[in-house]
Amino acid sequence: SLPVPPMSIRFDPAGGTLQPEGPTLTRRMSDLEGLFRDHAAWEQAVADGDPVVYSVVSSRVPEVERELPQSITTIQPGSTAGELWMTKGHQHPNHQGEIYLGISGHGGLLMFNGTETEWVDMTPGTIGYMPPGWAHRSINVGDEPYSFLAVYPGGAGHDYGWVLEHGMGRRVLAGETGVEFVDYSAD
Ligand code: S6P
Ligand code: ZN
Repeated sequence: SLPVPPMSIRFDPAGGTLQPEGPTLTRRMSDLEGLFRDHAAWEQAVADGDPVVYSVVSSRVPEVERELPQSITTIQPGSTAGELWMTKGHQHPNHQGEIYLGISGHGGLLMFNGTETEWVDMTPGTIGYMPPGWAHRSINVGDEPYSFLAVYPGGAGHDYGWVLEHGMGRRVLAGETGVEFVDYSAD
């Protein structure tokens, strides 16, 4: 990837795009295999039109050592068998920190270091900090799309297998009066 010059990057909330734009990623329900507690409900959702769960638009800053890439993730509102729609979640293989900034909607940042879990409620203006070694997953807990900016070290990488193997400590469900948490050990 080519180095980029100093620049200004604009986010267009209506179109969900960055200018100048970089790579865009779309995650459908079928991309979230093995992550929802209720496997049959997940299969049914894939069969029922395989909805887009979230998308990630990135700037042109490359994911390489010493660079500082950014991206904006938008998670659609929804739940599958009561489990709120979420990102896959990952660990940074080289244990590097990261920040998120809430842009619109209402979400949460679930972090897990293999032993403890932490939850940061995310509204527009909230900065969530992920220390090195904490796997992270984002969840839409509201009824409109939830968007946040991520800024992370270019060499951080994404280990998705870690979350498949270790889980995220807790699951986030839509309860009668708000968000409810259950331990992965209850699966
Ligand atoms: C990258 C950063 C985010 C996520 C994005 C999608 O370090 O944490 O840009 O990649 O929110 O989540 P996931 O778990 O599918 O990569
Ligand atoms: Zn990350």
